[in-house]
Amino acid sequence: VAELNKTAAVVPESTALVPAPVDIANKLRYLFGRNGDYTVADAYQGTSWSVREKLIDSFNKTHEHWKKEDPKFIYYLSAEFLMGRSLINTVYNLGLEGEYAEALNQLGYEMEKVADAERDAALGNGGLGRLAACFLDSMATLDLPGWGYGIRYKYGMFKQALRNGYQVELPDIWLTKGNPWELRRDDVKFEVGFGGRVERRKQGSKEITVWTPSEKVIAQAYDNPIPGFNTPTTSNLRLWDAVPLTEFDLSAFNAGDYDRAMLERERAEGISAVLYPNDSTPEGKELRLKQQYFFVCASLQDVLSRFKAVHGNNFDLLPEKACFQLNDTHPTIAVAELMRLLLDVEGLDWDKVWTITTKCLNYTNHTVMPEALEKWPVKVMAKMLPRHMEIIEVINEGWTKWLGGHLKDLAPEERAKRIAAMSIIHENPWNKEEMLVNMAYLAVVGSSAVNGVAAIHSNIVKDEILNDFYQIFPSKFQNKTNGVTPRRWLAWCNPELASLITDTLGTSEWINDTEKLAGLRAYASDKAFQAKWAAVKKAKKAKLAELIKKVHGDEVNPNALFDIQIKRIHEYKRQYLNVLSIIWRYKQLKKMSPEERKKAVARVCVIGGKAASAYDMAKRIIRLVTAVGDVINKDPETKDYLRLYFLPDYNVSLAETIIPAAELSQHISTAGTEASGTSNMKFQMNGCLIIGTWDGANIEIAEETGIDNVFVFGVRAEEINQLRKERKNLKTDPRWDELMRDIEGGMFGDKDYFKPLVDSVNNMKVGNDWFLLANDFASYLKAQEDVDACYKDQSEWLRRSIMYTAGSGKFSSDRTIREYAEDIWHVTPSRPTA
Ligand code: B1H
Repeated sequence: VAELNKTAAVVPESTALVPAPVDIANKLRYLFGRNGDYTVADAYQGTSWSVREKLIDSFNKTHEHWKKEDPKFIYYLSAEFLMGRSLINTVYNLGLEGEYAEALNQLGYEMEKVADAERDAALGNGGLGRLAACFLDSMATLDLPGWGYGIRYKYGMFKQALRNGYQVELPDIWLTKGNPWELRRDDVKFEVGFGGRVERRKQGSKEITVWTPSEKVIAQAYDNPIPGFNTPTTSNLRLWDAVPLTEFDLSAFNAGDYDRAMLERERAEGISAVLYPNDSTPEGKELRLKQQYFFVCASLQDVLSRFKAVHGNNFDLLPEKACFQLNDTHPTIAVAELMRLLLDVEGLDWDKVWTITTKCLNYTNHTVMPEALEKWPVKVMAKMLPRHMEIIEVINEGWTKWLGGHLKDLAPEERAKRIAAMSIIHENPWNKEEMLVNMAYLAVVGSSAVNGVAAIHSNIVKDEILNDFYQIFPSKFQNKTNGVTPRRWLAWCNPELASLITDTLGTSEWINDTEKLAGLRAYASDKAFQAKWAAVKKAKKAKLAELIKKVHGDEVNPNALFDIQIKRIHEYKRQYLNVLSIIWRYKQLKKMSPEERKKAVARVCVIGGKAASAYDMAKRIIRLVTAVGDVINKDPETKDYLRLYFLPDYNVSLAETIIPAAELSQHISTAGTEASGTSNMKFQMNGCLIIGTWDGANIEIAEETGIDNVFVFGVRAEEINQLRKERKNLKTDPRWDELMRDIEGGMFGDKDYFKPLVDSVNNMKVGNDWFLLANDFASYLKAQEDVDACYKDQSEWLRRSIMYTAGSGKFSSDRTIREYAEDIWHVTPSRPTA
């Protein structure tokens, strides 16, 4: 054990002494080993390594404070954290933007260009991962003691490129140039085991259980400091990297074992190598379960070791000091792992451990898609995690027995049916030979609170997906409507709008208290204010136009309506419906005389999003977008009035450019399928009008914005089941039939490739239009006409735009996190002194 050198800590922090320009220049000099000739990418590195030190000063103070105070902590366990870039966010959250912009200017650089050299940290798929990132920002901003825990994937979300209009996937190599935003903790590592056998042994009068894994890896901690805004608090996201044991055990490295040791390394590193790119539908691969257990096991050991350092073995106190939020079912193995650690390692007895475990855990459901509810084959789990499988079996025995008692008044047959339906371990309905562990059921039984992510979604969770459980534990079920951080998604990505808001409200307090945005309502009809509002939007549209020019080489009309749909490509999100309406618009324009066309509202349509690599239908949808774009954008008759561009590699940074420029955004999922959506909130904050279905958070956004200000269309969630049954008898709209014939007939080429797309919604023998595009088609076109009419009245359009931002107060993740803190976590703020 190295002796601590306590004297170093009394030296003043260097960041307080060295002015930013000198510090950046020094960083450049010593990072790159030359004086001058730095690229913009170098300047990014130099700046970041300088900012990093200020961040770490704040991190250190916060954690010294929390160590002293020992408050209750919330641990947000998530397989995904979609952080995006850090430089701008860190500089702004720490209040250093003036200092660093000025320093860079002195050195001959521009902050915006330098920031643009940063690669996104894309350790997430989409909304679920980005929500986790917004939550960390809010937790720090609200001074809530809390950390995120996840995986440090070597390769994050793949990069998407287009080749001849088709998606191709490229690896996301994001760590090669080093990551200034992380801190490797060489003193924080834990063993994680897999496989092997479980035995009972006598220990005195007691029988103990010993799990001897056949395979072990080390989880190495990396800390990613998370700065709050307008507070001295900087919290932490701790990510685990998987490394082989042999690196720490050189004696195993004898000559004869060299190649085996290298294979070991690959096997270990494989665990944290790559993020599964399947938004919504989990991959049932063994490696995925390994990833889940890997980070949960390391995180729980880490929390328990800190707890024990302060409270010894007083584990009754654990629920008062630690609370875990399971971000979807992905970390649900935590139920069994916390049980195992307290039972087998700490030697507590079952009942006590069960009480502690259920008090500490809470579960958020994010999806209603039945295929997305994770179920692991008992066979797979028993082989990889034999002790956990045993524990889950015992939990399930206790649970079903308890249920039997609870349901004693039911007729025996009915009771047996109900118990079977709620058993954590059940048959695979598609393969009676196979038994499955239902992770959502395990999460519900093992948690204190279960929540959905928007009002309608939480009701669907209660009334449908987990209705049996809701009937048994009504008070466990809650709603926590999602939110997004107003820092990244308004103040930092749209500084022009932010200053207009601040000037108008006479304060910038809205950045911490978004309810204050309601003050903008008073200006919604004010012509002078509308003109300023419009000027900001115009400037942001010009930036997006520049980007389109860069990617596609085309100039677009800056006065056209910018109509955007950006999100993962999925049938339920219905990008296809959007394309159909664009084709319809194109055909109408073609029929018009040049004079008539001049009266039409010009539109620039942008679609962006990644398709999971194995999601065939989604890839065909992307190709349809690019194929339709190829025809429309070249047509000399219509190209002044309609464009369609697919923007490749949609990610957090691209969203930060697109969203402020959007005038209309599309959130058109089949009612009852999108749990919440969060980009809808980001668009709303930036004064972008919404065309959308009565689904997810759209509903609450419409309520806050004024329902008449939103272009709502389509059937309601309650009707869906019935309409699905009747879909084959639906008399489709003649315009729909025409479009189907057009695509099938090769109007956009690639006939054969598009055939399955047409069949999926139009041939009831092949596809069955599960997401009811045909049912919503006519009302969607009508809503689009309403959009055009409204856009022609610019003053009305601007009034609505202002009403969106004014109504977005509820959708700050600060509000969401406050609700979690009060209703579920019971954690309170603890702020270090500045
Ligand atoms: C959401 C996911 C998801 N729901 C499985 N479920 C994944 C499921 O890789 N996997 O296995 C990845 C992601 N993601 C999204 O969560 C919902 O679709 C959105 O509606 C919601 O806004 C978001 C945040 O709550």
